[in-house]
Amino acid sequence: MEKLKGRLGSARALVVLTGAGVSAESGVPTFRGEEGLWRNHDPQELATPEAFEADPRLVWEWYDWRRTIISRIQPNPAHYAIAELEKRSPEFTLITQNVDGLHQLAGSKKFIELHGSIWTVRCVECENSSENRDVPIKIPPRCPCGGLLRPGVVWFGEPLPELALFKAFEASSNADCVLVVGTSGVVQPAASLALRAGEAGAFVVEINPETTPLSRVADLRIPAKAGELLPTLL
Ligand code: BJW
Ligand code: ZN
Repeated sequence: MEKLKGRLGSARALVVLTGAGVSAESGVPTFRGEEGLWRNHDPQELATPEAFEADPRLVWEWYDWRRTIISRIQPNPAHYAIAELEKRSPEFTLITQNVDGLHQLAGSKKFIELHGSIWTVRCVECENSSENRDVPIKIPPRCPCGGLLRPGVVWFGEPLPELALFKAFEASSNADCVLVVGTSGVVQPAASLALRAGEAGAFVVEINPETTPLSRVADLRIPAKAGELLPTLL
C-alpha cells in the first residue's frame, strides 16, 4: 500500500480503467462469474446486433430490467474515491466500460465511456441519439421518425465510439500510473488499454478480488474489493 501511495503521489498522469466490479458493491450484477448477468442469459443471445434484429422485445426486456435495478441504487465508496482521485491528480482520465452512469453520479468529470450508456437510445433508421431515463421504458421504444430505438451501448462485433477509443489509447499511452479496477480483462479492445499503458512504461496496478488475464502484466496486484480498497488510498 505504501508503494502504491508513493506512486500515486508522484504520478503526473493517472488513468483509472474500470469494469463492472466497481459497481458490484452498489448492487449492479457483473457480467461474468457466479452471480454474473450472463449466468441466465447467453450474451450472444442478447448483446449483439443480430439478437436485437431477431427479437428487439426480448433484448429490450433485459435492458429494462437492468435500467430498473440501476435507477434504484447509488454510487459506492469506489466511485466516490475515483472522483476524488480526479480532483487530486494533475492529469487524470477515467476510462470506463460501464454503461450505468454511476461514475458521473459520484462526481467524475473526466471520463470516457467506451461501451456507451444504458441511459441513451439510438434510432436504427435515422441514427439520432438521445437521453432516455424512462423506467420502465415502453417496449419496444420508437423514434419520432417511426424507427425502432435501440440501447445506446456497444454490442459484440460493433466498433467502439471512434473518438472515445482514440482518447482512451492516447491517455493510456501517456499515463505513468494506471489503476485497473473490477474488470475481468477479457473484452477487447478495452483490455488492451492496460497492456498499452504497461508497454509505454506506466506502473500498472490491478484491484480485483480475482486474478484475470491482466494480472500477469500488472506491476502490483491487490486482491481486494474496490469499495474497500480505493478509499484507503486517499
Ligand atoms: C470486483 C468486485 C469488487 C467483482 N471490486 N472487482 C481480440 C481478440 C479476441 C476477441 C476480440 C478481439 N477484438 C475484438 C474481439 C471481439 C469482442 C471480444 O472482446 N470478445 C471477447 C469476449 C472474446 N469485442 C468486441 O466485439 C468489441 N468490438 C470490437 O472489437 O469491434 C471491432 C470492429 C471494428 C470495426 C468494425 C466492426 C467491429 C465490442 C465489445 C463490446 C462489449 N459489450 C459489453 C456489453 C455492453 C452493453 C451492456 O452493458 O449490455 O460490455 S459485453 C460486457 O463485457 C460489457 C462490459 O463492459 C464488458 C467487460 O466486462 P467487465 O466490466 O470486465 O465485467 P465482468 O463481469 O466480466 O468482470 C467483473 C470483474 O469484477 C471480475 O473480474 C470480478 O472478479 C471483479 N469484481 N466484485 C473489484 N467489489
Ligand atoms: Zn429515427
